[in-house]
Amino acid sequence: MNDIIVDIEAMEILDSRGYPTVQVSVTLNDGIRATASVPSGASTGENEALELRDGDMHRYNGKGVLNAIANIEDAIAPEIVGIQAHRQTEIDHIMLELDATDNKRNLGANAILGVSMAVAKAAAMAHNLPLYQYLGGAGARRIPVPCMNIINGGEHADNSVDFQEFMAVPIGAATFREGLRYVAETFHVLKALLNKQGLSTGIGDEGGFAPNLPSNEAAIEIILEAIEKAGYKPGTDIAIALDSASSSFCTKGVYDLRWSGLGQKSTAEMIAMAEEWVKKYPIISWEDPLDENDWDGFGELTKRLGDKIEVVGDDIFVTNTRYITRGIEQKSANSALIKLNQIGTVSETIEACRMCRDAGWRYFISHRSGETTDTFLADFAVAMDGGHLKTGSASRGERIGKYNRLLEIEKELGDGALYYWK
Ligand code: 2PG
Ligand code: MG
Repeated sequence: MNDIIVDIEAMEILDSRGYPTVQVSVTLNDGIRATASVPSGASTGENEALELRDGDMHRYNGKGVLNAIANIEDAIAPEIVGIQAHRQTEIDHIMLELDATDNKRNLGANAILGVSMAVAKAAAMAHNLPLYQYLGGAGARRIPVPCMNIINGGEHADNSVDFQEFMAVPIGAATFREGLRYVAETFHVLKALLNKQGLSTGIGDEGGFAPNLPSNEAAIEIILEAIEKAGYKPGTDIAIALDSASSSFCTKGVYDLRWSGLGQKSTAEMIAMAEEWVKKYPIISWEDPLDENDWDGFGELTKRLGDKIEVVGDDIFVTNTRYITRGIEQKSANSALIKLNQIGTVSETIEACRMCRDAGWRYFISHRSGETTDTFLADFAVAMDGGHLKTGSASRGERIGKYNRLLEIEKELGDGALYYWK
């Protein structure tokens, strides 16, 4: 028999913010060895699966992951060794049973996900398939449109902008390669524009610029200027997507935007503002426009804007089919953000994508603000066939690695590759 797992090793490495994270290597009986590493978020949803941190203040300010590593080697490995790597669902299920909690707090979602991803990679290698084909089948050929986060704010940057992500989306390009060029060029023009205005061109966690701008709208306006100066038509070639990550500035139902000059807002006022901006700017997608607990607000906003833009739930759904089901039933959004480490296994993430697809929802495969150089996400996005991806800006190696991997996949697929937004 082939592809039998004979060894699982784990170690503590650093992520793109310099904090510890989990890396796992799985070895098979035919000598194949695959390694995967786990990302980590900053603006996390309350209901995300638990990322196990040691809490030992003598190491990395409590952020070490040695307990998660020990859980992999001492608890998970003995149960998984001996199973064939392609039995992904079974392996993930064994880890869920072993953990036996609703949010993976026993073993840690970082421990479980590291194994789950490394197992998938090993199985793909054992079957001589690129990861996107192993996970997505022979029909996997849609390269996602990159929503490139070129201005960072909120919890991803120490600037005056309180919306977290301002993304340029190359909807008018014919191929991924061309789309990537559109937005990378825009990124460079934006740098020159910021420079000219004496604004900082330092970058935030996801590689976008993090200038001190007078308002959130100023961020949209300077991006629109950059799009035009780069020679593209806003709304036709390149559109705008936002992730306001609204939970990060909402307390007890009040949205505090004083920092960027908008004052304090109620849900109704936030919705009115969103409607106004969608009229005024070429916005095609808006993630977390309201707080993660504001289900009624999400429903109302979707009622008003759902036929014009993609209303994307991230913190509200946390890649969990329990919350996505509720969202579909209550029409709380029309799209979901999908992050492997919010739920903690490859199989459950695939299930979340399937649920969105079946409901006619869009779904975005997304990185975390703390990433590693692992390019699993690029293959996963092609495999899941959703056509939408967030993986940061045209800078920082851990973001670029994913873009470059997509360029390779597109080249490999040749004329078979598809690229479109809708
Ligand atoms: C988000 C993500 C990724 P974080 O809110 O969508 O962009 O950020 O990983 O910090 O949760
Ligand atoms: Mg988000």
